[in-house]
Amino acid sequence: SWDAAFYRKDIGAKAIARLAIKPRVGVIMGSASDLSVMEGTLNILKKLEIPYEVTIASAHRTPARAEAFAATARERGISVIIAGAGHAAHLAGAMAAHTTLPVLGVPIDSSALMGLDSLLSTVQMPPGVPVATLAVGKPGAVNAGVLAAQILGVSDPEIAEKLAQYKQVMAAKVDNSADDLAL
Ligand code: RP5
Repeated sequence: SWDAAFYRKDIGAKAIARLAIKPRVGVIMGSASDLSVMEGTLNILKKLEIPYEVTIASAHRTPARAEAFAATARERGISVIIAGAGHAAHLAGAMAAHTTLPVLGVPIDSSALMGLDSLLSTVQMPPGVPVATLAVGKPGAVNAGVLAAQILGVSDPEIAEKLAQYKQVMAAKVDNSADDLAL
């Protein structure tokens, strides 16, 4: 079985995926140095109480491990894969090559080109092998978590309700900031 770190609300983020409950989202990143950005994804999944697994594997440095993550994701119960990578970012594309699950790509701004390289490598997939590509960096990581929840929310009313609450809180913050504006 896959030994990705696993989050479930009642056991925290450090437990290992050998438990009865299955993760719904698989999060993978190319390097430990991507974690500061990809925490945006993990935090939103925690907030929405969606069980996920998370690991590090590289399309270039550990291609077999990356392939195995994607190829066995469906049998692990995963519905959506989120892949974050920087530089010539092929990780999300490599995921999409090995699964028919939806793959969300987060281009990470870790190189001298500040993520433009990652954006183009992630978004420019050939016809037939899509990667739904989010914004560069932390905002994209947050949105990958929200979009994964929205995909799950199509058939899961509890997740849809949590999303509705999340969006209400977001709207209230904007309204409050407008009220606080002193002109
Ligand atoms: C990509 O290039 C990774 O996703 C990461 O953004 C970068 C490599 O980072 P280091 O492991 O060199 O810090 O493969």
